[in-house]
Amino acid sequence: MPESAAPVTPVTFPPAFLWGAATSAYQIEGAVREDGRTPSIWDTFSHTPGKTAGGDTGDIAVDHYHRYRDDVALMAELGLNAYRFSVSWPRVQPTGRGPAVQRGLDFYRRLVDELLGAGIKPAVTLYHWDLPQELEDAGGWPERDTAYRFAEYAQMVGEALGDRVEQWITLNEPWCSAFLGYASGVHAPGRTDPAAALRAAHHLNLAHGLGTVALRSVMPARNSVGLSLNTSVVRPLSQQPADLAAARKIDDLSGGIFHGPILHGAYPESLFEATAPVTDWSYVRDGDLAAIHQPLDALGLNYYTPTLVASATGELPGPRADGHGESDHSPWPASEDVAFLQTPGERTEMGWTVDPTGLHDLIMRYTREAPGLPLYITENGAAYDDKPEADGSVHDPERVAYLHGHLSAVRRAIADGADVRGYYLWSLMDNFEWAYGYGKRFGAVHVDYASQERTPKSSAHWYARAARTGTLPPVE
Ligand code: IFM
Repeated sequence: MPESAAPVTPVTFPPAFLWGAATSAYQIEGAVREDGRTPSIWDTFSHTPGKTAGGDTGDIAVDHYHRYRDDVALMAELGLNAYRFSVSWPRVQPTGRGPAVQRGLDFYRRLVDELLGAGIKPAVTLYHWDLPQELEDAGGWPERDTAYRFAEYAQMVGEALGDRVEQWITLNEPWCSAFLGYASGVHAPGRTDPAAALRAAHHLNLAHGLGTVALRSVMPARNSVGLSLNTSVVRPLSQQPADLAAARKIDDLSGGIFHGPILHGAYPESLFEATAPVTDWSYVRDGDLAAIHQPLDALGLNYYTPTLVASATGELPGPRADGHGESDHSPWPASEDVAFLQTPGERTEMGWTVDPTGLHDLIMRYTREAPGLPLYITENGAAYDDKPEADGSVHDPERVAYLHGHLSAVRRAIADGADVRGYYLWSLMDNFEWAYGYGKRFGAVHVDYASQERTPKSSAHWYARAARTGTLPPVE
């Protein structure tokens, strides 16, 4: 039996493993007009009719800005030893230029102090999609200057929090920022221009590189800097050359386009060929690849479901499903020849197939891609239609099974030689799920949006036992 298929029982993790949960600023904070914060692209987008389900916005979200002390206390009660959150750029540097707003930074100082006081290790993400609107008005991520603005912002936050936060993530899922934001338009700022999306991807890479240098210039050397990628785990429908070529293209457009320059200092040649109908990449200037190719201390991997593709020219089985929202515009530039198929199996409320083997494959892929680099699962989780019982309790056995399956896959990868140091469940609590609004619940903690009452679901209790013992409890 290959080692990866062998059960590891009991499913016990290394003693220093981080048991965390993740959130992001716009999805939980609310308080969008307080203490000097100005609109981000998500404020503008969510307030534009028709862009989010039910017209939902992050104006109030789950009011974490005012309830952060209770939320940290809840995490401590659940026995979490790590928490990944993001800083809202327009809260600390409202127009994306100029001096920092101390009131904004003070919020994050207080949050970090509260976490440290509770024995919870903070991990800061600098950019989880909330670009200051003024920077979008000046051209947004397709514009090179945005990368320089990001480095300035990174330095400010590094100066403010670098003494007390060790783990830093420059960007969360730059694929979403570039391709959902600028190609399919289902995310802010809602543009539908594939060439702009590819330019955005390059400038996000540049922002990561410049931001990494800026952070390191002001922080203690012990701190760890990395980023979180959501490279698709691409599976071809068959081993026929056309299906393999389709898989290669989507792998380049979701993975190689980021990890190529970041880990290896070069974009894949096959990416240039595939995107030639859309862009000539002339915005990649001399020196950019070296600027992007900074040594990393860690890499974050976000995983939800695999992606099944085939050549669009043949006869295809089953329904099409690319899992990235409703739009007449594809997020995948120059990929009209690729068909996205529904992966067989049980699905979550997002329509995403549950397949923990994809997480194992992803971890092993990056173990090969970046030997020796510590890995973190910086997001993994599932949305289900969780409803409180008459007594107020919330039972989510599907999420317990999802977590058990995926954490077991992480453990198998560790047994197979991967250096995975921690896992951040997405998400700590129900929140604003972007274009889906509040309709999709990813939380281990249920939030009643009318009263803002928090109720740990059975998955939170299950995860708490795992965090306390370092061993996965059985799935009942
Ligand atoms: O809610 C998002 C998160 O903001 C980024 N990664 C995927 C999650 C679920 O869609």
